[in-house]
Amino acid sequence: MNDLIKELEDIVGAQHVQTTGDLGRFEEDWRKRAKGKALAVVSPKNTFEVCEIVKACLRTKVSIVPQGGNTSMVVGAIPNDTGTQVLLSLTRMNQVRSIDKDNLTIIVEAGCVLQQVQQVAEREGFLFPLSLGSQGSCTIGGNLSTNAGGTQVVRYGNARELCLGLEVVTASGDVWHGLSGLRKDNTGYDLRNLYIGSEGTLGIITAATLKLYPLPAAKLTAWAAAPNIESAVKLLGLAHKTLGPSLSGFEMMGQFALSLVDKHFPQLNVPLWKNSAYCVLLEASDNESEEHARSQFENLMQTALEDEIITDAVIAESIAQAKALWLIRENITMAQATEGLNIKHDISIPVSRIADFVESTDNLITQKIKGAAIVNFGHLGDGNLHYNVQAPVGVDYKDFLRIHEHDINTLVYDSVKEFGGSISAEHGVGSLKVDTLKDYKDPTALNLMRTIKLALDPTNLMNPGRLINDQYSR
Ligand code: FAD
Ligand code: 2HG
Ligand code: ZN
Repeated sequence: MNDLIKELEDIVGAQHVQTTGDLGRFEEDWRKRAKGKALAVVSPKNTFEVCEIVKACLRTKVSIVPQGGNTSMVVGAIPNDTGTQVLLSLTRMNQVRSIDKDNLTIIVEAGCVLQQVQQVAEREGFLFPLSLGSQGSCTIGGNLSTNAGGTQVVRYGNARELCLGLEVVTASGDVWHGLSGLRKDNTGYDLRNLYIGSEGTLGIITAATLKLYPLPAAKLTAWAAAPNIESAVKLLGLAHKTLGPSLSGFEMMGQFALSLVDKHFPQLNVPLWKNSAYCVLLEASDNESEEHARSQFENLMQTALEDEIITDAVIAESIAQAKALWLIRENITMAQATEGLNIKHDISIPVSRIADFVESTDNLITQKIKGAAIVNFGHLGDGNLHYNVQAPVGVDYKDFLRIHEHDINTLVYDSVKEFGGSISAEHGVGSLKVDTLKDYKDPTALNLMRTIKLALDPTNLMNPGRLINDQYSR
């Protein structure tokens, strides 16, 4: 192994190969669910260096775990605990390569932090719409490798829809130069969409061509109180009808989720939560004018109040007020983390079946474990719930997970299956769901995935054990 370390040092420079010291931020996952041990943390500066690293690892049969901002929710980006894997950190590859204003595209390297890309786009007069609570630290490479969703999907789509091209270092150390910003190209298999969402298991994304949009003329945000989940779903239908394509955000937050924000971040002044089972955060991005957006929004709220779909609402009067409302939504994850570990379920259900799913699954959980708290919130506009379960008051969180995690997962995922949903809507599979996937995904689809993995990474060099594992062998 010393020979490999020496070779890696020759490729990237000794200061960019770390084998000792505090490697915690690379080796422990964001949720503190697992801690691994890397043979070395290697940080290349360009695509050529990534190729050389892959070739060196291939020769010595040392597997590679690509990592961006290490904000994975499913333990997908840290090494295992054997001390035999190379952790490839992409964060030094953080250059914006070019902007093409006529083509509405920007080419960025994989290690660019999402917020940095949003800011560069805005300085140039454009919108890059991908928005996540982790945007200050997650990277474009991580966003694409997980096909991240976030809070603007209802209008602009997932990371996949925002990407026109990729540059990828394959598992054999070749470069696929696929950065062309074409909106039409029917010359064969869709390699771009194969690598997007592959969680580092097929190759390393080193750069991407992303779509830009004109900045909207006006953005409005509102916060509404809904008496039950059915009403929140009804409000979504009304919002689609009234706002049409202007609807850019539709987030739902259950009362218990908001109580955690209130408990841990009281300075955020959560509105309307005490007397309503659910609150909804809506956003309209209007291409006409502030007046147009406001009249549409007021119309929507008026109808929703008259039809008793909502019980109360506030429309933000300034950008500062809108930001304050978004901050509440974005801090639910941090409030949960401050409270302690919980059992996360990032699921999607057809919107038409969400109300029945929630009612039925809430009942099953509370019957099974008295006092269990359900932290239900998420991107209702996309049919994506973060349906998390927390220990009853007074029960140690770690004990709760040890004793109940498997059974609660089975209960929730069986229910997801019954309602025609998916067990991972946006966070991916990583290590946490890899064993569960085989029970909920179509066996033919799994076989095809395994065939693709074997074809593109025959030696299992790339992030082994994540997303797809050996148990899928025929
Ligand atoms: P990492 O965590 O470093 O890696 C994620 C996966 O991608 C790993 O499998 C890794 O091996 C692989 N990978 C990383 N970079 C590359 C690369 N260049 N090439 C190949 N493989 C690579 N996710 C959502 O979808 N929507 C949300 O709203 C959302 N909100 C979040 C809020 C918070 C507070 C946090 C902590 C996380 C949230 N996430 C959300 C999850 C996470 O932020 C996203 O999945 C994000 O896209 C991961 O980016 P990253 O750079 O941190 O990737
Ligand atoms: C969000 O939407 C993230 O805030 C995190 O996807 C969800 O904390 C969670 O469960
Ligand atoms: Zn989410």
